[in-house]
Amino acid sequence: MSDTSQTKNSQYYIELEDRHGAHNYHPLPVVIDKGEGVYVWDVEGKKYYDFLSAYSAVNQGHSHPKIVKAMTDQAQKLALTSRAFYNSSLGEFEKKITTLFGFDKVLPMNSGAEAVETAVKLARKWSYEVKGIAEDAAKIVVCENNFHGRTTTIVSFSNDPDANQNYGPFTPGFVKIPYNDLQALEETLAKDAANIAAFLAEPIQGEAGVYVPDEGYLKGAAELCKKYNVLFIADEVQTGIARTGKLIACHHEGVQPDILILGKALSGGMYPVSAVLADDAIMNVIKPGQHGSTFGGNPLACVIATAALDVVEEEKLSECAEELGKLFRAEMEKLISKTDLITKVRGKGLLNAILINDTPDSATAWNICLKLRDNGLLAKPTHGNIIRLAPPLVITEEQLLECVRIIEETVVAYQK
Ligand code: IF1
Repeated sequence: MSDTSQTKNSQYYIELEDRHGAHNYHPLPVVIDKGEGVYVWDVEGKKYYDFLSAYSAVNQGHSHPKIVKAMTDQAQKLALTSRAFYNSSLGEFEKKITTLFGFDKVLPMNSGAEAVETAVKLARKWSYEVKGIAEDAAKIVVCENNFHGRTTTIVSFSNDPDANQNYGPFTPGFVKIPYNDLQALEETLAKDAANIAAFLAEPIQGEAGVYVPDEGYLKGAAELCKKYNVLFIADEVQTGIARTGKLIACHHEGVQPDILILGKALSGGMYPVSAVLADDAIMNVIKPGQHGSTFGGNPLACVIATAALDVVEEEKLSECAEELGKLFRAEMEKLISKTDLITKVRGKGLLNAILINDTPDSATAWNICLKLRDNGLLAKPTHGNIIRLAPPLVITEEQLLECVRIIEETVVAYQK
């Protein structure tokens, strides 16, 4: 049947993606056509609460009007110049983001992975040219069960076979230690600090299942890095931009990382914008022509990100995430007392997850997400039996409690 006569329903779009697109995802069977605030609508017009927020890229809510206006106005004026020339948006954005996050300089990129790669290069270059590590000998300490993106170098230090199987040969120079283990970090640094450039970690391990480290872990890690002259790199691509109840998750412990990586909600989900921030003593090791990107710091990205950060401040999204996150976890604790299907809730701010009482290879979490979808709430399991629950930070208390009710009704009604 020709496309023109075929009804363009969800099945049509699912089959189109299956036939013409690489099979590098296994999406929940729902076809989203529109988004506004905390809501998305499928092609049949069914409305859902979005409890994934594009993995915390849509903290400001879908198509936030202020960001959309900034984007459309700029798009009609100037989108891209390349960095071969100056432009009238980049400096203003650089001033805004460095002032807001408290660093001397920013290096703008596009995807989170590009920003992580940039941070790795920056730390290595600093370690050779400032710390004095012998060329090509620099090591970067990372945590087991990390997720920092999907480039060949980044997956080189993943321990998830789905992330790196048959993508070798891998980039050397990375040392894995257990997450949330200051003793392991100290032992590793004490043993070989002279050759260690940096410690790279997520303040909360998102993909691993929203693992919140013990209170004091981030502060302890930062202190150990200072003690051994090792850079502390915080990957806040997922935890940053108000998601955990502070502007960045490190601020819960008063930690200012040596290198800060941002992405996702830096643009409110409207455009790929990422950034690496550091002070002059680190950032100035990169000289003209030594790093860059065609789209990095383009006028459209800068204007969008500026508007996205304004929204975070004007709508007090950190405070919202902090307060509503506490309410959400308290409500989930009540639910846990009513069902044996959920064993735990964990998270910070509005980055939370529930643990389903079944094996990671069971389909229970997936099936519960299918029922949540039927009941008007979209979420997706991460690593088998863990369901991440992360709505846009613009959600109201009333909307959050309605979602709690949807989750409760779905879980209580669910039969394995
Ligand atoms: C996918 C996961 C989340 C990130 C952290 C860097 C990046 C990410 C802490 C890279 C990206 C995304 C990637 C996206 C799904 C999502 C994800 F499930 F893959 F692991 F959030 F947990 N650092 N995370 O979380 O940023 O290059 O993607 O812009 O690959 O499907 P990116």
